[in-house]
Formats: sequence, C-alpha cells, structure tokens
Amino acid sequence: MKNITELLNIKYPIFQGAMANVSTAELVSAVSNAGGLGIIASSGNDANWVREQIIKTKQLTDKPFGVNVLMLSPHAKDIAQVVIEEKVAVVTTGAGNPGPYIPAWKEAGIIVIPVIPSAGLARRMERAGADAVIAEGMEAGGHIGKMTTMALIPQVVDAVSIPVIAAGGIADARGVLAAFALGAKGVQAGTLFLASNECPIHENYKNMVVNAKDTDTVITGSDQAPVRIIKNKMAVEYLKLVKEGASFEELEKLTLGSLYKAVVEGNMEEGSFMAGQISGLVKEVKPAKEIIDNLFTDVEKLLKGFEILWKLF
Ligand code: TUI
Repeated sequence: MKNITELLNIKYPIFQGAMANVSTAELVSAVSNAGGLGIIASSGNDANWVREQIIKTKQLTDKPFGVNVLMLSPHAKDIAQVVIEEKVAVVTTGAGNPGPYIPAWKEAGIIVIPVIPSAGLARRMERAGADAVIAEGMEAGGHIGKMTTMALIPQVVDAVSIPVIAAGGIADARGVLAAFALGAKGVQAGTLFLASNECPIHENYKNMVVNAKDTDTVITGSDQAPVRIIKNKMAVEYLKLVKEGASFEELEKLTLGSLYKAVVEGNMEEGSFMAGQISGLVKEVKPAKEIIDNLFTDVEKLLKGFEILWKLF
C-alpha cells in the first residue's frame, strides 16, 4: 500500500478539514504551501463559487489541494462536474454517499477520498472505487456521525485495505501518533486550523476556540444531521427548545444564517461556532506553516521518547 504522502505528493500526512464558509483559497493555499493538503469546502455554495475558489487557490499555490463536495448540497451534481473540468487533484466528500459520482471522478484521474462515519460505509466506498477514506469520529466539529474516533478508526482499518485517514479530536502530536497506532495512515484536522493566522474567520471565532475548555462543545441539529458547536447563548436556547419539543420551524429560526453570524460577523451570542471537542487543547493562533512544522517536530520527539520507553520495559 502506497503511503498517503506518496499517493498525494505532499510532504506531511495531514489534511486540513473542509470547513463550511471557512476553508477558502486563503487557508487552503497556506496549508498546501506548508506541506499538508488544503481542502476547499464547497458547503452550500454554487458551482461558480467553487470554480472561483479553485482558480484562486491555483494562483496561490502550485502544491496539490483538494475540494470537498457536500452530498447534502443542492449544487453537488454541478460541483462534481466543476472539479473534473478544473482538474482538481483530490476530492473529499461529506454528509452522504458519493458512490454515483466516483466512476466519473476516477475516469478524470481524480483521487477520491470520502469522509465516512462507519466501517460499513467505508467498505461500500472501497467497493465503489475510493482511493482512501477519512474516518471521522464524533469529537469533530460541524456535522458528525455517532462513533468516537478511538472506536471507529481500528474498525475501519480492519474493514478496508485502502488507506484510512483519521479525523475528529486530533490537534497535537499525541493525537497524530494515537491515530497512527490505531492503523491510520494520515490525519485530518479542522479545529486546529481554525486557530491559524490565514483562517479567514472573525477574530471572535478564533477567540471562542482558543478560550474553550474540554467540555465547551454541544451537539445541536436534528437526529439526521447532528452538528457540534461551541456552547453559547444560541446553543443553550436551541437545546432548551428541543427539550420543550419545539417544531422544526422554531428551531430553524435560531439556526438560519447562524454560521454566517459566527464566521463573518463574530456574533458571539447568536452565531453557530462549529468546532471540535479538541478546542480545549488549542491555545494560540499561529501561521499554518508553524502549526504543521511544530506538529511534526513534536511527532518525531514523541516517537523518540516512545523508543526510549520501549527499551526500558
Ligand atoms: O461533513 C462534515 N462536516 C460538516 S458539513 C457541514 S455543513 C452542514 N451544516 C449544517 C448541517 C449539515 C451540514 C458542517 N460540518 N463532516 C464529514 C461527515 N460526513 N461527517 C459525517 C458524515 C457522513 C454522514 C453520513 C458521511 C456519510 C454519511 O452517509 C450516510 C449514508 O449512508 O448515506
């Protein structure tokens, strides 16, 4: 099995998770230039917007980058075509089964890496022709599945013979090595890159992440689409309304436009600040290159420490 850095022609086995309204050309190119894989989040945007972001990213980096296609999006079909036309190197997918799109992407020479929340879906994706999968635990921010990273990764690794990338709850060298110990061949981090200089979000969002403690995220959204966000006034009200049996319309009144309020306006009370449980570990905002370089220097140090420990046994 090729390792993930060879497969993608990148320096470090780290992906920047595609974050809705956040992962645009600026962050994506910074991560790719630093030797990771930057990934554009198409989220709910239309195909023209995605094409513009691809063109902009190509102007900012000559390194490989990816585009995430959200299966929930009404524009998924058009975006699936744009990534082919623009000869994007890597496509990741989220929030659904990309099976029907995979043959055309493979024919175009695109490396296809779906995000999956279970071993069953990982197996289906391998059969459909995926090159690797990203197994994302429910520690992650945003839309999540039901399994934890710790339980999910080894079961997915045993279920498929393509490389598995671990996501959810990883923001330092300990997390990276834990993921590798579970059999992953790479990691994907979202929250860690929210706290980067190049991340184009409101300062208040970065401060929310940096100031969060371990228990500060909650799960909102519906049973079909649970969403992890940092606890604030909106989240508390949302959960109270759910407990009182509020209707979908009442809940939607709170959440409609709330991601925009977080990302663009930095509205601390009404915004939806998607972030993972590992926010409590992310303590400062740094350039993406420093984040990645430090991370893998720490991985090397930690590995040496393990070797010494092993000899003492
Ligand atoms: O997609 C994500 N995270 C996201 S997408 C997003 S935008 C959004 N906002 C509000 C509500 C919904 C979406 C914010 N964060 N992560 C990847 C991911 N994919 N997590 C879970 C899944 C997933 C779930 C079910 C992938 C496949 C799947 O398939 C079900 C099936 O069998 O079809």
